[in-house]
Parts: sequence; structure tokens; C-alpha cells
Amino acid sequence: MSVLENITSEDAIALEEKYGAHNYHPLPVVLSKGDGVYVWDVEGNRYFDFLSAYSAVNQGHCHPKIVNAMVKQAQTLTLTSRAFYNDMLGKYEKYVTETFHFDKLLPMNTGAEAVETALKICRKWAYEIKGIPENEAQIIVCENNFHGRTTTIISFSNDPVARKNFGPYTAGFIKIEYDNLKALEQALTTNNNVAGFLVEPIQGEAGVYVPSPGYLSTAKALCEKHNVLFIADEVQTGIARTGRLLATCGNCGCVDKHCSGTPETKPDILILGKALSGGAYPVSAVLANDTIMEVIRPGNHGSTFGGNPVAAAVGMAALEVVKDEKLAQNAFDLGELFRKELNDFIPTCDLVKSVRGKGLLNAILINDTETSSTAWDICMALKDNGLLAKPTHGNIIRFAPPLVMNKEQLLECVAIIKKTLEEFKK
Ligand code: IF1
Repeated sequence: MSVLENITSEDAIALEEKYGAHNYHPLPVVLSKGDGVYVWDVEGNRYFDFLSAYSAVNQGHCHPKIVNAMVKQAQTLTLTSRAFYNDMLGKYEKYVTETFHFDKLLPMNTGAEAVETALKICRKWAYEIKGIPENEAQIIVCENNFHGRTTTIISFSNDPVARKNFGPYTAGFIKIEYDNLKALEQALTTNNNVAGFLVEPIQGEAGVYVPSPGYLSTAKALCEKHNVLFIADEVQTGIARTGRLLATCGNCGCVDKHCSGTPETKPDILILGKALSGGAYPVSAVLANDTIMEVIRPGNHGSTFGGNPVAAAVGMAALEVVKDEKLAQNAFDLGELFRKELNDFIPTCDLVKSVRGKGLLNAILINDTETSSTAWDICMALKDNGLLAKPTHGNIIRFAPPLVMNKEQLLECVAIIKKTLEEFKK
């Protein structure tokens, strides 16, 4: 079979079943084309993409500006390794650090790599700047976190499916309840060697948990008080997804009138990924100011592909799209509309308990048990009605369309969601 030969959905699924590791359980749809807010399956059926590859495709599928930047660079120079300089990395580093107001950027590829990088920087800062005894550093994390799939990251996960039988686990982490400032203060005051606090501004995988107003700014203040680094994992919430350039917007200089821009929530270490490339290429980054990033010296850390010229070209184009098309403001406005529409609808529908989210990162809570298949079955019905979404844990369906969606398209999707829920029979 030639790799260019068209295949049916059935054949594609059978090939993955036979030749691929079974580390996912995808919805039974085989996509072959994407453009903006739409994707098409191999049979030519068109869907609204309401997952955006877990918020990596914020700029819409195959955005021409991003694709053109990628193709142009790929025809020029793809990879030099960091053994030599190249003409793209410095420009990219300048552009991104000025966008998010940090002194320096360490370029990586995946979100998990960036999280691991942030943990290493935090520990090294703790030993060399804060003066914590070597190998004694503790990093506070939140229960129900999701930060990636590496052995160290799953060591501090409490999701048994992601964690079990991958031990022995990495030590040095203290788990506290999310959105609980008393728990954070207690962890800070009862442990001497705390180096950092790693937190998602909204817990995506856990079910789009938006913390109480003031949680992030007060957490940041508590970290400052105890000389502990506030580390924000914005891999999923960043790049305009929550209606501002960053969910921890602080002096980000974003153009949106909705941005609170309060410096109190500006993290000491910022982790970006996913939509930093618009979903076209693996691009992630860790940003920090010199007093923190200077602990990293030649030989301490690296990556073959980290900061490659294609990643640099794609990253700059992806951020320009966010700014030029005011995607944060659009996400804010359409998010407000989405939640209003669903909040007006929910009282008429026993199947849904609530809707929550910020910007265009939202989720509905299904009125059934965590172990029921109802959320999955609803997603299957949504697929049949032309909209793709997938449950997170159990009885929660995440809704995260590309941020380039317009009002008419959003209202069409709301109509599909309402129709599907009204017609749904368990
Ligand atoms: C899977 C979840 C979402 C992330 C945050 C780091 C990473 C992610 C906040 C790691 C990645 C992805 C991974 C993907 C599914 C998806 C996901 F369901 F797993 F949790 F989005 F919610 N920080 N999230 O959300 O980035 O290494 O993947 O580039 O592993 O199943 P990555």
C-alpha cells in the first residue's frame, strides 16, 4: 500500500489497531484535512473541531501564515543543533521574551519537556541562589494536576491510569489541594526546603477547573513571601485560550481591553507549548528573568531540536497571528456568549449539570457518574451531528474550538450541542 493511497476510515483504524501502541482510545473518526475551525474525515464529512488538539490549534487548522512560514524555513534550513548558531533563534527569543515580558527563553519542543526544564531550573535556583541543601529541594504541586507524561511528571500525578506501574517515582514533590490557599500557606510554612510551586492557572484535564478569583495572585504573593518560585504551566491555558494572552496575565502587554494585566500574577517561570506553534510543529518554551535563568550554563540542559530554525519561524508566525487577529479578545467575547447560551439552556436539560470555563476553554458536567459512558456517548452523537469533542475524566466534556471561530459559527455549534443533548437517549 502506497502511503499516498486513500484509505477508508475502517482501514485506517485497523492499521493503527494492528501496528500502533494502544496508548489512546480515539473517537472513531479518521481525519484527513483541516482548515480553520473545520476538519474533514476520509469520507469527506466535515466537522467543527471543538477540541483544537487539546488547545494546540488555537489559530485554526493550517493557518496560511503559519504554514507558509514553516514551508519557507523548511526549504531553507531545518536544523543546525545548538552546536552552532543559526539566524532564526535569536530573533525568535527576542520576539517571544518581549511579547511576554521576560528576560530570557529556553527553547524546547513538547510541553512535558518544558515542564521538566522548568523543574530543573527551579531546583538549580534553589541550590545555587536560595541556598537549599543539595538534593533537598521540594516543589509543591496540586492534586489532579496534568503536566505531561514523563516519569518525573507522573511521579507527582494522582491519576492512577497515568501513574501505576511506572515506578520507582521521582521524589521531591509535595501535593496540595488545588484552589486552596490555606493548604499552600501550610505547605510553605511547614517545609523548609520549598523551591517552587507548579500550578495550572486552570486545571484542564481535571475537568476545566477555574480557581476562585484571587487564587493565583494570592498564591504568587505567598510564594514571594517565602522566597519560592511561582511556576505557571500555561501549555494549555496560554496563547489567548482563556480570553487573555495568558491566563496569568501580568504586564503581558496584550492588546485586549479584558486583560487585567495585574503584575501580581506574573509567574517567576512561565511554561508555554501547544499553540505557541499553532499546532503546526512541536514548539515549547520556558521563560524567566535573568536572576533565575542565569543558573543554566553550557552543558546543563539541551535538546537536539530545541530552538530549531523551523520552530523559531513557526513560533513567531503563530504569535503574530494571535496578535494580528486579536484572538484573545475573540476568545473572551465568544466564551462569554458560549457560557451564556449554555447557562440559559441547562435548566431545560436534565442531562447537563453545569458549564464552566474561561475564554474558549470550557466544559460541561454531565449528570451521570464518573464511570458512566454517557459523556462518551454524547460525544459520539455530537460527531454524528458534525461536531468533534471528547470527554476528559468521566462525566465532563471539554469544549475548546479554535480561537479564530466567528460568532455565527459559534452559534451554529451551540445549536448542534443543544440539539444533540435534547435528542440524546441514554
Ligand atoms: C496526552 C491531557 C490536555 C498540558 C499541560 C503540559 C502538557 C499538557 C497543562 C504536556 C498536555 C495534552 C497531552 C495529551 C492530552 C492533552 C491533555 F488530557 F492529557 F491532559 F490537554 F488536557 N501541561 N496536554 O495540558 O504537553 O508534552 O503533551 O506537549 O498526553 O494525552 P505535551
